[in-house]
Amino acid sequence: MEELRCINTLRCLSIDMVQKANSGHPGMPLGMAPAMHILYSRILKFSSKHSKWSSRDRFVLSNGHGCALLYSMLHLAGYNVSLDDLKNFRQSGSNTPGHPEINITDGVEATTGPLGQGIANAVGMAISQEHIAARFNKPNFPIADSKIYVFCGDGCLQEGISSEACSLAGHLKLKNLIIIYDDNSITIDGNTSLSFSEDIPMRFKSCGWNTITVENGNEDIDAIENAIREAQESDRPTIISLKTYIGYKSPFENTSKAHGAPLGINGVSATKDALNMDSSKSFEIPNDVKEFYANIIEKGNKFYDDWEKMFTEYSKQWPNEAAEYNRIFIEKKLPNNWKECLDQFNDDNSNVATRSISGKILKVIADCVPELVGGCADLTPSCKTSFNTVDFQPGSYHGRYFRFGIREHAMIAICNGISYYGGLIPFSATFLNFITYAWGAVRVGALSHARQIYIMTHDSIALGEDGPTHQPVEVLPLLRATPNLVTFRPADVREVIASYEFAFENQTTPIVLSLTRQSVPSLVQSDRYKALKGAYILQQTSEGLPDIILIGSGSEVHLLVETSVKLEKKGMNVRIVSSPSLDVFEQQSIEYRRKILVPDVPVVSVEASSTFGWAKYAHYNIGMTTFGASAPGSENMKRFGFTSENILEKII
Ligand SMILES: Cc1ncc(C[n+]2csc(CCOP(=O)(O)OP(=O)(O)O)c2C)c(N)n1
Ligand SMILES: [Mg+2]
Repeated sequence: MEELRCINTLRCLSIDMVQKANSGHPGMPLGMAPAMHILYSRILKFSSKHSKWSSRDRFVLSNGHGCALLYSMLHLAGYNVSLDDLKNFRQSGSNTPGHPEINITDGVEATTGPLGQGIANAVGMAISQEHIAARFNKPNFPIADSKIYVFCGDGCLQEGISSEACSLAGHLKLKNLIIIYDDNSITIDGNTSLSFSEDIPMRFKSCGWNTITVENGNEDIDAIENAIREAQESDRPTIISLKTYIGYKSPFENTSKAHGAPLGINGVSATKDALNMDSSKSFEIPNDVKEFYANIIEKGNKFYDDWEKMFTEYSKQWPNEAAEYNRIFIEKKLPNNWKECLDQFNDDNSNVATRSISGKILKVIADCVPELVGGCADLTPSCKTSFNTVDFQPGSYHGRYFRFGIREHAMIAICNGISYYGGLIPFSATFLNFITYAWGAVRVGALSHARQIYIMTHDSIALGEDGPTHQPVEVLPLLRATPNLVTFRPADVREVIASYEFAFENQTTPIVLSLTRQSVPSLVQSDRYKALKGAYILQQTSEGLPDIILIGSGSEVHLLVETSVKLEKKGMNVRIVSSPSLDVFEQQSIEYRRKILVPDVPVVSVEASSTFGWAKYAHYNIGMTTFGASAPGSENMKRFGFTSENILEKII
């Protein structure tokens, strides 16, 4: 039977890859090859020739360790993944890395491997799908009608993020989301009975999901297809529990030994024999299998051609909508007037919290950038993230505001998924301290170049009474240490505007806005344009080489100004450098950086956060070396040394 040979080819390619790399995971591919084959050959709407086609179905491999199977499938399905690429699995510079990375491999839709992330990404994609459909679909023109398919394993469902994400997906009735769960009862330590006793269908039912079980996922391909077809008709998200054997037909079948180590030369050939495949050959793709998939590839390209025809018609009848769709998905350009909206923002000089300024700017930008969507983990009034729209809820999928609930990890991974899907610009919000609750998603988003704007408020001990449980101390250094993640900690209104400008113009870097709970004075000499350099000279008491440079960010910059007045009285020439973003400052030329922080001039840094990392810029660092405390914010600032008197004392 031809299809069985297709499935077994996927199995053999996968175990050959792992064997050649001498590393990787053969177990999952052996069990899930039938589901993968059925998905790509009978279900998925894709065109490998146009792999970024906006209306394609999305497939997310949440159990990313099984990626040998995905890469084999992508090769057979005509993506830009060659047989040589399969042979280079996990090797330096290859496009077939050890776990899937969206920006490396054609056809990979999400960076996965940290278990559970993919499920939450897929929830984000399903949200995007519904939102785009609500905005752009017209009678007879289902411009956006894709479905989101996910493979996950026991590990993904054990991870808390899957509970957060699936709880929200059920609430939102995301009917286009279909999870195929590799229900093999095995993880690395052994049988799932060691630590996992819950009834998965019951858990999902209680969250409002449709559940289906397929008893023989190893062999019963029609049952797999029927389950997916049934799921497609559901008015709710679906999880299909697919009973499989990890390491099917290998010497380690149904044991954890099959999970994550090569089968060995003998194991590979025994498996191929058991599958009735030619064990004398490696990386073999029989001709009938090639032909079978050639037809599938053709069918896929036709999906795209049909959609293109429909879109051409749509463009005639709905020219404005079509132009808008093209703008956000193809041109990826902000509306022409978006900068004007930002320019119109009234940068008055009052004493105000940077979170409040952020809230006002967000409202202004949201009005002219309709692809901006986002929400907050149940802190909307505190983070000031509401804007002129309705909530995204069942029945109002055109709404642009998400009520994520208190689910930080899912929130950020969902926004990564929205970013992967394309077309929309997602933001997420909570207190800065709670970004580390979601750290798994933050770092994978940075790695994946997934655009996301983090609106993180209450950014220091100055938040006050809520105490050290809520006061970030170590978070800024962590953010700054993370590659491809840019943090802005603006000092006043002009710097907040600069932060937003940077965030919206940057398509491939997630941006964290670190904002104050408390009011801060507007700085007379702050500069929106200079702030875009990351750090700049805010002021200097007189011409020439300064005697001392004071550098700081956010709510501490005004303290530097106060200190400078006192130092000037003592006859010192003081330069103040405001550094809203050390990450962006790092990107400037060495000449610029030396112009700002002149070598051989003493530099003192002041920031109400851990001093970790500041030694790179300053000779003496004033910051936090302990956790904060529960007390009014202004008292905390005094107690921990953030006053001009203390700074002065330290300097002199
Ligand atoms: C967040 C996270 N923790 C731990 C791991 C390491 N890890 C990779 S696979 C795995 C076991 C997964 O079990 P399951 O999902 O059932 O996969 P199967 O063995 O069935 O293929 C673990 C612990 C990981 N990849 N991500
Ligand atoms: Mg398992």
